[in-house]
Amino acid sequence: MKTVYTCFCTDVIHEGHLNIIGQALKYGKLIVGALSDRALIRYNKFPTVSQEERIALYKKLDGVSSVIIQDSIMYNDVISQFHPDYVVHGDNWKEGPEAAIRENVINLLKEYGGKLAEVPYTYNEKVKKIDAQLKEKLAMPEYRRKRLRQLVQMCPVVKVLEAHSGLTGLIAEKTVVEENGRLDQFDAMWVSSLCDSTAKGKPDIELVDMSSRLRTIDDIMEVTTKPIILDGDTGGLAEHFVYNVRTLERMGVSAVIIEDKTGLKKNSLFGTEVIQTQASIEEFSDKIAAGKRAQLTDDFMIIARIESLILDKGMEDALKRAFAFVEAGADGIMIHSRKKNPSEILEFCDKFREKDKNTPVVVVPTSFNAVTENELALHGVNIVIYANQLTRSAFPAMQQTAKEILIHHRAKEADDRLTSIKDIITLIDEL
Ligand code: SPV
Ligand code: MG
Repeated sequence: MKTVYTCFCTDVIHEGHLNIIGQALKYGKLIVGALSDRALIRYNKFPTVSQEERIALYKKLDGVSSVIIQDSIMYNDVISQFHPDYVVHGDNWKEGPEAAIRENVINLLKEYGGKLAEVPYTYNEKVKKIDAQLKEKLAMPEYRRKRLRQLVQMCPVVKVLEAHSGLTGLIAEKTVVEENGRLDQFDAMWVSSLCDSTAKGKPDIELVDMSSRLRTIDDIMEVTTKPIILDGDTGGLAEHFVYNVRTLERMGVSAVIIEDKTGLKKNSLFGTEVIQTQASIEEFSDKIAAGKRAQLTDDFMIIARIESLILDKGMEDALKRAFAFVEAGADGIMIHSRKKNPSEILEFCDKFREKDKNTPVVVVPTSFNAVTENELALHGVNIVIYANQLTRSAFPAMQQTAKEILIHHRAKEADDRLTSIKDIITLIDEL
């Protein structure tokens, strides 16, 4: 009897999947692959049920002879293991990033004469609704909120992109690249105080108030599902911070990062060019502890950001603060630097990890931008935030367009290098 293989990456079985099974059984004995959690998250199908539950779900289906784990979006391992006579897949993978997976399967099958059977994708109102419900589920506060902690457990390094509007949120949500036979994308979003303020034409000095920051978060949440880390500046007064923790939790934000500064906060990248005061260890520890006491779920994270290296207070001060803030209840440590060279960041991470193997470490490689995610991960970094690159790429492009229109007294010259409205519209989901 011939063997047939199909891979599922769904938490819910609908008539489209049953149709694939029906078609597959015409060719022979059916093995179903369950895409692993690790592979699913790179494919932006973040699981809402466990890997074991998905396997059990597929095993129960009529006609399925066995279920195996497929641990990569590409089929190399499973195909070399089973050499199935047929691979069956819906025909909806011919375009976009998924085309790379199709190509991969075709090439692997060619090596030994296996065949690909493509089944017309079932796209009716019912299936559409189930797809939308699955996506919507991920956007719900209780799923979105816990996803950052899940990612830290599942990924060698969690990659975070800045977002300050619905549109930039969509870029963080939907940008996928195919590189060396694997798909990649961002895991989460950073609502930066710098970029949120800049988008409003305001300085980054805690002038844009929390109501406005929450409005930005809500705009992003409306159109995305990925988890959100808020740049909470200094956290304000501890008496106010506790209320904000509750609000953020309820909205489904995953984490707030607060920095150990006091008084008028200025952006860290100014370093010692401007007057900035660090909060005392006691004062800042009290704020963290108050926030942790106010928190109602186990999901939310309060991450303490240490400004000692920014303010030239030295490595020992940075480490002393890190251990004290973890002691006070911080769920993670962000260490910041404005040096071009990552050595002080790496030294901090190595020394911190000598004593603390588990507390997540966050870095923002804006100045030390030559270091790779992998190198950072090797020194114990868990979360890497690309904090302002989207804003910095859009700003000069918009300024140039404005100048060109002024110079030419028409838009034609600028238009030739602009994205079409159609390309922007395809990013935006319609109901
Ligand atoms: C931000 O993005 O607002 C940050 C990171 O706080 S930095 O600008 O590097 O201080
Ligand atoms: Mg900031």
